[in-house]
Amino acid sequence: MRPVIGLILTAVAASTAAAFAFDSAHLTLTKSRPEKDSTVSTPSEIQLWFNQEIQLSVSRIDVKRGEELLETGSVQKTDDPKSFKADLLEFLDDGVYVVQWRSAGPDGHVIRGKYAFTVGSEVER
Ligand SMILES: [Cu+2]
Repeated sequence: MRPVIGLILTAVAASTAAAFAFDSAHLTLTKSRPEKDSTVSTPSEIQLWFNQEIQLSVSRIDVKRGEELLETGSVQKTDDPKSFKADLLEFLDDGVYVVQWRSAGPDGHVIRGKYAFTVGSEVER
């Protein structure tokens, strides 16, 4: 192999490794309410917690039932700088709901994720 190509491959491998290392430091969802895969009585808000301080300006919460997008209030800060929330402006009938979120940590990289929860009227409060 010619030395120049060897050098380039080494550089590519090194930057890929660095990117992976950096990825692990990205914003990660650590907790949510309602919790992922839980069954709850109809919630009045969605709150998300992360491993880093979040940037509210790029944060978003969408709640869907099938293709239907539910009406939510705008995202709000909470007492915890690693958390944000949005009010649910509709009553959630029994069913499966998907929370799609978007946010960024201090490095500004926008991260997206989603999870599901179920609303069931037979859940005890
Ligand atoms: Cu990042």
